[in-house]
Amino acid sequence: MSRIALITGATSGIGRATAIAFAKVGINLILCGRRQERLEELASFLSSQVKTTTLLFDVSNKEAVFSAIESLPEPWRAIDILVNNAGNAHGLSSIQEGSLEDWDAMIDGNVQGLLYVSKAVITGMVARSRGHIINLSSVAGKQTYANGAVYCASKKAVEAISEGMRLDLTQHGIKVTNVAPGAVETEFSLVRFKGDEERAAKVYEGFEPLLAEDIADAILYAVSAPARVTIADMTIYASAQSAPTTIYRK
Ligand code: 8X3
Repeated sequence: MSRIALITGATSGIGRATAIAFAKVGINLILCGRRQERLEELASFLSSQVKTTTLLFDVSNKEAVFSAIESLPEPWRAIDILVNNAGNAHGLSSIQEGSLEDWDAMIDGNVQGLLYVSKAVITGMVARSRGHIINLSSVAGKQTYANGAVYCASKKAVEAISEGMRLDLTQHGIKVTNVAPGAVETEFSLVRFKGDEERAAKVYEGFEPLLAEDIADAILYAVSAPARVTIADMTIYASAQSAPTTIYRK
């Protein structure tokens, strides 16, 4: 079988766009997410191009992560590419007003979840002496902004984990790419603002935000580079954006 990628959060946004981009170049797909119907719809949509399989689990559920990934039959177990895409922002509040539930959801999903999935996949990559891990960080991991302390902290953790992974895994033939997108118009703001469509739409008003496909293109570039090349870090802003909260709107 040609290369196999496992993508978390594959049902929407950057995860879904990455799955579509990978399918175009013949990378077989293990699509992971929490929404069964969407997973199956995507798997069947892409199955004319590549082999697909789905795994239904929440990255923050440790047991579910390990039992899902360990349940993969051969030849799916030989994962070449892991895209740690699952993650979200919950709320945009000052540290004195932030909700503990939101904080737990961000630390559990963006940090613990990424670690659990990585642990479940890295063992096999080390044994095979090859692999490529793509971690979805954010410009929020480069620069903290007001009302975003915990989200930014979760993404700074991703930045540190990417660096640590690269230090530990390079000797095992495993590449690590950290991708930090700016404003991408996906369900991101809708989730952050708990379904408030008006507030979510305002985030992308007056400028052209990035598309999920733009980030997928960058990820595809990283996994298509020659064996001698590691794309270590990519920070990707919308053209109208120069810092996480500095956006030139018309
Ligand atoms: C998403 C980008 O700037 O809203 O991670 O934090 S930002």
